[in-house]
Amino acid sequence: MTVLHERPSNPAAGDEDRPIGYGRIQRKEDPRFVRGKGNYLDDIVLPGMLHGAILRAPVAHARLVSIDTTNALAQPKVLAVITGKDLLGLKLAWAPTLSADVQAVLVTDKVRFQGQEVAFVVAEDRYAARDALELIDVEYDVLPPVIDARKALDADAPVIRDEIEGRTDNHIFDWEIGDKAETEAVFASADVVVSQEIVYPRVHPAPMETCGAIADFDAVNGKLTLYETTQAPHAHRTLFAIVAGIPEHKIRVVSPDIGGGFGNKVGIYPGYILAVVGSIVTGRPVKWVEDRSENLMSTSFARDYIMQGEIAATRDGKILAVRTNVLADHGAFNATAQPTKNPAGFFSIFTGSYDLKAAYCSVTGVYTNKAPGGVAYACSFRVTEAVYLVERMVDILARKLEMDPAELRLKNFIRPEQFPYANKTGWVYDSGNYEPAMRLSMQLAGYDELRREQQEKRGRGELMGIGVSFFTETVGAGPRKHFDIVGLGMADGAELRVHPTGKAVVRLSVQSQGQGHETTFAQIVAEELGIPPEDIDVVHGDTDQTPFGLGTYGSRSTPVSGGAVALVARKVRDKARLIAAAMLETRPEDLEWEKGRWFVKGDPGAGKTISEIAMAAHGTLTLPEGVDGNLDAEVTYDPPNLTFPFGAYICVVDVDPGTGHVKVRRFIAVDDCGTRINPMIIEGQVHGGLTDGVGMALMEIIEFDADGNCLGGSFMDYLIPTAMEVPDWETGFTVTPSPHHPIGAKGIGESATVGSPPAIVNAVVDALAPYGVVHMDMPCTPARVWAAMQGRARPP
Ligand code: MCN
Ligand code: CUM
Repeated sequence: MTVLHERPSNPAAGDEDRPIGYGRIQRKEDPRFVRGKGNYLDDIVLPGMLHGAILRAPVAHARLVSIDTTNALAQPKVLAVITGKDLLGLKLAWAPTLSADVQAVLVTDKVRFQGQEVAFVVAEDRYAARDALELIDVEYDVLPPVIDARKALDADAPVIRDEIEGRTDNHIFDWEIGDKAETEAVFASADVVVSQEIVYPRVHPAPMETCGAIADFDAVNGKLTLYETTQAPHAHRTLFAIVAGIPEHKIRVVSPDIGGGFGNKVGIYPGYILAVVGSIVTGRPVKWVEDRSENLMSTSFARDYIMQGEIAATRDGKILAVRTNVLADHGAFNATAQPTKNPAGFFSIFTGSYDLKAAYCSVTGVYTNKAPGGVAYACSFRVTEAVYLVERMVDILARKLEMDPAELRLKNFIRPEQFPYANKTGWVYDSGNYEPAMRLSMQLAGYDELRREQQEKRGRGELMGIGVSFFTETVGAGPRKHFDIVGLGMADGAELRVHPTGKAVVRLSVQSQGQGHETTFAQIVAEELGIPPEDIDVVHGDTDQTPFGLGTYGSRSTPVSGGAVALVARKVRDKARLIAAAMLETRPEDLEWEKGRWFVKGDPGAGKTISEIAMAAHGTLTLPEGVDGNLDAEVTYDPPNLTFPFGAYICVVDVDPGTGHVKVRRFIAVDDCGTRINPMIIEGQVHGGLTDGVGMALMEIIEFDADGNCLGGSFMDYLIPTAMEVPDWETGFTVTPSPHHPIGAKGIGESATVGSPPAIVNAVVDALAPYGVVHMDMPCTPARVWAAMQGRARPP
């Protein structure tokens, strides 16, 4: 069922007080954040703590000839200088990546990207550590780099990974999905075929807080405590146990308050491992925190997909098939974070929101002399690239057919009765009702009126563009049988304890980076148990205190841990029923549940609240057989499928014909994430994601010059949007619950980042239609827009 709402918060009569969905429950974590009482990694100071700094390579590709650390070591405050050679002795020079490759922790043989880690200094303070970097003498033998992914497979391309025996090229993988022959047949018989090369450039998540770690190795007890900016503490602990050989029960990973992750904090970076080595070597805690340039130049980038898109349709606008061939630039090591069996992430959802006859894609991954990582940045594992591809292609088709792009989409949507919908690349979309969302966004935008205004303005030579996009995401990995990260299945745990006085604590295996989990997970328990959200504490981010699970990314917290929390609360409720029956001297079957209490059917006066039951559970009451003396429970939830949120976005831009400057005048976003837990937090997630979209569509890019110098290594060059560049967002929503999720909720954390770039670029291209522009690549900077107006692909 789809419920339409025009306003983000529109309580139905009587629902205002419900813990989820309607009331505007304030974020529980905000009092500490707004008063400066957050506890971020750099706030943590341990007794005797030392500081580490990393020497980084100034060039992109070079053989390491020699390193002389004598002068650095002679500095009075320097305790250790660690090089690749030292790590070779410890068997830690190379660490496994999340993609079955290895990555150098410190360079031993060859530098493979600018900014790569070459040596690690440990000193009494951060300044001494940084100063000592300049005293390390390194001799490099510079090699020609591979920068353009299109040339990475050329016969004469330098081989980047020549440490792997027998390797003679820069090829990483080929992967394909869909029915190639069937797709070819559909294309061959189609009335209309359009094709376009579409580049999703390299961008960076650039969270407000950069990455860092504090390692505290206790040599006496053999226990390693590792404070880390991580989105996945449990997975990191297991990987550290495997890589460093420290027994897993002797490792505690703590992810404190995190100042934004956006995917940047999923992987394990050399700096984290170096902090551990530094602590083992010196016997003292070692803190390492990177600066902004280190973050932009060496940690997980996103995208870098060169996509050949093709779409086949009938003359009257029935879309038949989509086909694409992708060249994926993975940088110097294949360290992308994604479920292991999915080398191109969830890109295979490029079939979009349309009912197709056939689809096929092939992806080739290559090494280049650039920073490794990949996938990060609110991407739902490459759904960003997939949605951009199909939504640009649909617009290009609309232009070719001279159809309105909104009408073309409406004509091709998967229909509500087709759900659950099996697409042509193996996904089963759980639920959807696309047309009402599209119509609502058009209504909120005043679409027809906007088109009239555009016509009028074109007559006067003014450039106004209207861009539409419609997306379906696939978020919430597991189930564990299909999705794992290096063998760890993607399920999540939850533990709930109700104390004798009826206050509760719920422990999660996911970790918030700003998404408000301390609020929303308390709301889920409140909804299920009737305990007020303020009486429920949410514990996360500490492997010693929380159940195993795979962490927060791919907007999986609500779909997976949200399910776990609902189920653990129900388990407590079922147990409470048994105890209430004993208290009321009746049979459990004779009890009915209502707003936090069990009462006798037909006798509402005879009942027990959860707090009364909790006290009795811990008291002297003789408990029924098999019932432990507490009101606690735990579960591990393995979701049966992913969830498929969707949305309809409309963007209005004005382009200055004199300068090529693009102004986003309006942006209308209608999202459907199923059952909504906290409307205010959802709105915040959407606002943030839309802002990301403006950044990527108009400003952000990590480029490299021919020598491999990173041109986006500071905020002077890597432009991110501020309040000045974004409009007042106009949001609306529909509600189409997930049929398999315990409370019907789908993820929302990445929807707007996924859905907004195509809407903005479609709007820019629409504005430039009078110049015959059919496509332009992001970011639509003034120089690029100007070049497009002159009929050129790039600025001179
Ligand atoms: N929510 C809700 N109702 C729903 C769905 C979600 O109220 N139907 C709430 C959730 O309870 C949660 C928030 O919205 O508080 C986001 O939930 P979800 O979509 O499950 O996403 P995650 O919590 O798993 O967060 C991860 C997602 C990702 S992958 C990136 S990238 C991103 C994003 O979240 N990084 C963020 N949003 C971010 N927001 C902030 N402030 N900081 C980041 O680093
Ligand atoms: Cu891919 S960015 Mo989020 O999934 O952490």
